[in-house]
Amino acid sequence: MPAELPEGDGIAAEYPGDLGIEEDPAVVFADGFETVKGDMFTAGDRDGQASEWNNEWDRAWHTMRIAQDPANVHSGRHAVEITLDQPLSYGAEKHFGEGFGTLHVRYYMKYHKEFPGCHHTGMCIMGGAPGVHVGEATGVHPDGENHFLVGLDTVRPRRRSGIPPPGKMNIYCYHMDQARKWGDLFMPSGEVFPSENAGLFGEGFVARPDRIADRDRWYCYELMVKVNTPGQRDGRVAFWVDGELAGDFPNLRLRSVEALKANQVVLSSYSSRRGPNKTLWYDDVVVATSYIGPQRSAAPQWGRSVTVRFLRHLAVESEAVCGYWDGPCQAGPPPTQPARDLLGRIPLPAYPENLVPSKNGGPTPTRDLNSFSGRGPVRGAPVRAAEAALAPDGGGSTMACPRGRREDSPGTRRQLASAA
Ligand SMILES: [Ca+2]
Repeated sequence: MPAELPEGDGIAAEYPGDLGIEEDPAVVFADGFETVKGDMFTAGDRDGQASEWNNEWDRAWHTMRIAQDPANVHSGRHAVEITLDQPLSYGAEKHFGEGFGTLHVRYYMKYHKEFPGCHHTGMCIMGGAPGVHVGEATGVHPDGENHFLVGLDTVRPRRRSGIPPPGKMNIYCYHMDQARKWGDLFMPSGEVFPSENAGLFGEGFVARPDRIADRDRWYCYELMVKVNTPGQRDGRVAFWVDGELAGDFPNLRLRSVEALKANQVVLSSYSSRRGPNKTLWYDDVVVATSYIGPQRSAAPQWGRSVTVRFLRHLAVESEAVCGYWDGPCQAGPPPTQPARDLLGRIPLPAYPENLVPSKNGGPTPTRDLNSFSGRGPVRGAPVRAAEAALAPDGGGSTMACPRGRREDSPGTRRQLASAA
């Protein structure tokens, strides 16, 4: 029998709002699209367009817009918006060199409230030999050495099928034993299309109900691919919806050679025909070598690891790292407000000898709010600012004002006025 898979909370539970999650040892990539410059992904290839590249991905194609309307953003200020207004694929790839034996991608996705369904929506994990990307894999039967491709997808419902849009969720899988040149469709119930591959998942298979996403609602999706040992049928694909295991497909052969591993993640949607309302949104992508789980938006406990990304955002978005914190000792926002939304409200005095740039360009990473170790006279002050902003009851009223400054000092009032 295949090993039991986790459900519910995973890595993300330790990083509320995904803040700092990229520093987790199991995480290899995280992008909430907050750092994209401008309102659209640069299309093309990062290597060939380094000077104009504006996002964290390696390739992108067609129109990947940045949504900033809070109604269409899951967390932070940005999400990716794709409108399938042409019969095209729209998407982006992230590459991971040699790759991994097991890889998870977790993302949030929402369909337009009238989304009619289309050919492919979702994300993929792929293994590609050097130079093989999703475009080269499509319609090509895997030989064990060239590629595998696993998409968490939704099948557009046929007319008169009685199935509501956007249709049933499925896995679209290019694997060594697929029946035809196109990938097989795996349904959580165990059905496989085309039907030549019925029984593919072996005796350990556990059937689960088919799922149809509600439109106009964010879901947390997670896809896992575990490659097989060459020569054995121990490959496995699984997916989760809002932390619940929703499909589990063991007994697979994805490769015949050790060198082929999960080395690419693809965010992509494709429509083969025009039609209205074919818009969907993505946010909060995390890629890791183990189960990630849903994002926690609840405020962290005192001392939890939330500062790294928060401080990086202070640096990146405000162009001024908090050199010290000069108040305000006032109540913070309601707990449902993601911390990143608060950046614009926190007065930021001028830069900053007390933070050392990290390899990622942000301040020195720290894991613990209580052990932040910046240099300078008021170390830890930005941490208290973050803490106040994140506290469940907006507990800024207990925050100390460093340097003995009074909370109602003229400087503080000026900063508050200018930040309001
Ligand atoms: Ca975001």
